Amino acid sequence: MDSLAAAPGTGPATSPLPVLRMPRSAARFEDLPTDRTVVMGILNCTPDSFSDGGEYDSIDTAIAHGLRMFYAGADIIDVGGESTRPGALEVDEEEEQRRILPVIGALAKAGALLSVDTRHAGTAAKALDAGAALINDVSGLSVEPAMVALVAQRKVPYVLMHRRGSARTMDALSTYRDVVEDVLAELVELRDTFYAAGVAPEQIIMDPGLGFSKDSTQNWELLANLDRFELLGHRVLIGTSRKRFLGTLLTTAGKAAPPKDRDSATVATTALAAAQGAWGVRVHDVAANLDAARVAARQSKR
Ligand code: PMM
Repeated sequence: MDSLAAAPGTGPATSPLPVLRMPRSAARFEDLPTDRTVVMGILNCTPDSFSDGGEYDSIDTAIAHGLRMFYAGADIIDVGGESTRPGALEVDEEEEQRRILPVIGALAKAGALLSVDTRHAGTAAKALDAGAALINDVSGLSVEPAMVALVAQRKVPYVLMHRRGSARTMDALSTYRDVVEDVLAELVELRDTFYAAGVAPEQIIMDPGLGFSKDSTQNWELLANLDRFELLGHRVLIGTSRKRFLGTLLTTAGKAAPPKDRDSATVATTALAAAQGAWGVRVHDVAANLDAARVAARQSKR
């Protein structure tokens, strides 16, 4: 007899079923590691994102890439169906859902913890139903009232990211008196809208929104002052991965480094953010950034 099968009438088998894989990602938000910065892998199911647009725009290639990140150790996989790059065209909700819901369903089944990167409450609700555990909303100051109600009702973690304007208008809205003070104040005001609707403080994950209505200098200033955001008492998430300000920094012979040549610099920013106590980083290259988070955990007083 197969030693893994129970003999008839003898109750449960003494040996457990074989474990084909041991998920490294926690399936529940509550089980995420707390001894290091959490790594959120980026899965853009879009034809037009700035660094990986078009690479994962079929459902199969998106699921395969999600699984690759999962096996590389991603704690969370952030699935989005609308590009947020400056000037990007808006996608209607039906198309957004067509792109992401099957991907979320398949990756949830594989045991991954998923967030949905969306500005739309309707899409967020369906993504939660399909297996997503948290909402990552880049709409910033123009959040949909229905999103506030959804977060209150479903009691899920919610990434509240700072952005002024839309993908089309945000680049022209980067005038600040003091970028750290102003972003903090605007995030707090927005957060209070969520509180007023009954959202609990521990649901809120704050993100200063690097590259969203901020120029390079402002991004660096925010990155250097993450501790100010930590003081608000919420988890802090940061997204630097392959962003334009890194390309500008790495300019060679007058040419900014292309997105795919920005991964090493991204890893360096992860180490810096993690050492400042960031709860999470949103990245393309999961394995390298996970290493950086582990290194930083040995240095910081988390
Ligand atoms: N950046 C992008 C998209 N979503 N979400 C959060 N919370 N923070 C970010 O900084 C952020 C985001 C744009 O980058 P991509 O096009 O590489 O996804």
